[in-house]
Amino acid sequence: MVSLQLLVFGITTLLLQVGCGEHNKYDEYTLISLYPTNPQQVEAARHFYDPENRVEILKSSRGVNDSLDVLVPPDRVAILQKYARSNELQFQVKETEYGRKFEFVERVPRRRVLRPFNVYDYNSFGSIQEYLDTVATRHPDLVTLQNLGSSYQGRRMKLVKISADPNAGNPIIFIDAGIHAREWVAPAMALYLIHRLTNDPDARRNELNGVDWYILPVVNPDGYEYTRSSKANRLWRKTRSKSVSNCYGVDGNRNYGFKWAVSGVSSNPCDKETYAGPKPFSEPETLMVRNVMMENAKRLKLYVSVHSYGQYLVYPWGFTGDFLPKTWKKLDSLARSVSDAVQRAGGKPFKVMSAGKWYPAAGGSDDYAFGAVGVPYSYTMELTNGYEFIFPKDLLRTVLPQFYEGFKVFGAQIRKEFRPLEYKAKTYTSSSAENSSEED
Ligand code: 0X9
Ligand code: ZN
Repeated sequence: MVSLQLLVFGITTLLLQVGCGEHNKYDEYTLISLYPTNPQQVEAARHFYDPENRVEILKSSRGVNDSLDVLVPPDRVAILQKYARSNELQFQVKETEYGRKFEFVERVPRRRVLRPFNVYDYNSFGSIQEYLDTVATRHPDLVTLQNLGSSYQGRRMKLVKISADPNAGNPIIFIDAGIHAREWVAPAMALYLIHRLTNDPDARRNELNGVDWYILPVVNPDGYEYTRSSKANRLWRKTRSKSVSNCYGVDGNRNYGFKWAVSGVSSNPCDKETYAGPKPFSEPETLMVRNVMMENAKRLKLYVSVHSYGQYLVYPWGFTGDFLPKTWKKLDSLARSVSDAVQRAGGKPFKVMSAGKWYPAAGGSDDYAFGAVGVPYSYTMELTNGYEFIFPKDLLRTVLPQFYEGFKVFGAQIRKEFRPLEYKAKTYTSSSAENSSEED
């Protein structure tokens, strides 16, 4: 009897796990890369679209020798091949049965007491929230949580403010991640940053010396949880708001109110990728990020929106590739120093350019921070290369510390350029920063 109960329990638990026996449409999809080798082919790669809207674009091409990656249902492969041939685009089948490599996600979280939070894993929004509470309780001298409000579906969003001296008027670095639901490595990076900034004694001496860090690790929690709910939903990108046409979601990174919808957007709410929304800031999630920026506009000196994939570090303008902001050389040179640091730590370098030169797309948070809020350094950081959105969790332990080295460079530059004068004087004359206590 006992063993029968155990068996029933075991089977029920198994059925509650994502992927068990569930049909996943992506299992039959093929990942295909198209490589343009001259400007004409770049144009052809740029203008590719599927009239049936069933081929999913994973990454656009930024130019010669940069691939357009698409995920193709079985009955569309021939059409794609035909398009490639007629435009003389090199065509490479990267992976058949693409969906079979999707991660296994636990639906029923084991109790936290049994398993502490692991920063080298892809965690549920619920355990991320619990982790943030734990960090704030453990480091009351460093961390405060600000409630920002709720997502469309009612998930509470908390901004993590890390500051060694909240009254010093330090410059602020604001980092957000996860506006795009499927880009799981981005929230993982933001959480790792929180972990290092609060636990690493070197961070108190350096990164937190004269600079405050504000981090919003999951901007789109509804979308994030949706991608975790089943393998068929793993590649969802947008928010989960419902439109009048009964389709779901807005591309949060087309929804910001600066040059809204002038390029690289869709006006169709049923478009799976780049629907800009009915109006700027139609989404509660982007509105919350805007509020954080506006409330801190004076002290906000660097904004980084973390995404994936492709290992790019891009700066404004994103809405156009026709011209650059006046200060582009500063933006470009800091990005290159960040990339060098990541490379020195054993990581791959970033491709550095303006976002609009990669591909013009308006309504991004980077342009809003730079153009509307006046943040002098603003970037979109696309992490990892080689695994598209399914970055293996076993590799997080290797890459997150490498990227952290890049964030240290960001911190150093903001300190050098913007730390308040009286603070500079104080640290020159006393060793208070060196005496800060170490925790954990
Ligand atoms: O298209 C985007 O929103 C970003 N790439 S992603 O593959 N993660 O979707 C790039 C955004 C760059 N910035 C702007 N175009 N403003
Ligand atoms: Zn993204």
